[in-house]
Amino acid sequence: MTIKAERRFFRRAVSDRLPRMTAPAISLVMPTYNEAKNVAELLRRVHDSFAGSGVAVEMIVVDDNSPDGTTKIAEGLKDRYPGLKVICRTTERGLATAVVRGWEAAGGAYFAVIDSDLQHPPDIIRRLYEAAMKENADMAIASRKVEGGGTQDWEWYRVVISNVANIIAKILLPKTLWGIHDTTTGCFLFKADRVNLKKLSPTGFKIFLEVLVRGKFAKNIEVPYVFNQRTEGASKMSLKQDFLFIYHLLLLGSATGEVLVPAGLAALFGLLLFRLF
Ligand SMILES: Nc1nc2c(ncn2[C@@H]2O[C@H](COP(=O)(O)OP(=O)(O)O)[C@@H](O)[C@H]2O)c(=O)[nH]1
Ligand SMILES: [Mg+2]
Repeated sequence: MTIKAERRFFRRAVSDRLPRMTAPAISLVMPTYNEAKNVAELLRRVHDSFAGSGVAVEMIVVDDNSPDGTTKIAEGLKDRYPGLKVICRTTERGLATAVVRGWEAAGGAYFAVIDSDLQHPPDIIRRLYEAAMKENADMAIASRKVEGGGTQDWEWYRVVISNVANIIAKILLPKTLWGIHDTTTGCFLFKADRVNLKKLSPTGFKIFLEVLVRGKFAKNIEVPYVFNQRTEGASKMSLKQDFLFIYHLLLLGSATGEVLVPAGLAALFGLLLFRLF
C-alpha cells in the first residue's frame, strides 16, 4: 500500500467509527438575561412543538452571565436535551451581539431567534419553518401586524413607541422594508447561507433589520403571532434602547443609501445620544 492509500484507509476507518451526526435543519438562538424562571419552560415548549415533525432543531442558549443563575439552569438541562448548546458570555452584554454569537456556533440550514421570556409563543418557530418551506421563502418573519397577529394587553406607550419605530424604519429603509409590516420583530427564521455573519454590526436590542439589510433575501414572508404578556422576570428594554434603535436605523439607512439624509442625521443623533446616556 502506498503512503497515500494508507492514509486514506485509516481516515475512512476512523470516520466510520464516529457517530453519524446529521446537520440540524434549524439552529434556534435563545438570548437570555435573568430568565431563570423562563428558560426551562421555553426549552420544553420549543422541543415539544417539534415532536413528531422529524425536523432536527439545534437549541442554543446565549446567556450573559445572568446573576440569577440562568446559565446553570440551562446547563442542567443538557441531559434532557442532547445537543443543547449553552454559551455564557462574561465580558459582553447586549441582546443583538448575543444572538450573533449564538449563530456563530450554529450548524443548521436555517437560523432563527426567539425571546426567552415566552412572549413569543414557542410554537412559532415550527410555524415559521413550515411556512418558509411551503412558500420557498428565504426569510420568515413572526409578525404582530398581519391578520391574526397582535399584542396582548400592551401599555399604550409601548404601542405608540412600537408604531413610531415602525414608521421611522419604513421612512428610512423604504426599499428594504417594502411590503414588510412588522419591522421591529424580534423573532424570525432565515436560510443561513443568505447572510455572512462577519458583515453584521449588531447594536442594541434589535437584530432583525441588521440581518435583513446585510443579507440577501429574495423572498420574505410574514407569519402572524400574538405577543404575550411577560409573566416571569422583567423587561430589559429601556428608553435608551429606543434611541439606540433610531440611531441604528439611521446607520442602516446610510449604508443602503435608500434615502440621502440619514448619514448626516446619524452623525448628529449619535453625538446627542452618547452625550445624553
Ligand atoms: N444574552 C442577552 N440577552 C438579553 C439581553 N437583554 C435582553 N435579553 C433577552 O432578550 C429577550 C428580549 O428581552 P426583553 O427584556 O424581554 O425585551 P422586551 O420584550 O422588548 O421587553 C429576553 O429573552 C431577554 O432575556 C442581554 O443583554 N443579553
Ligand atoms: Mg420580553
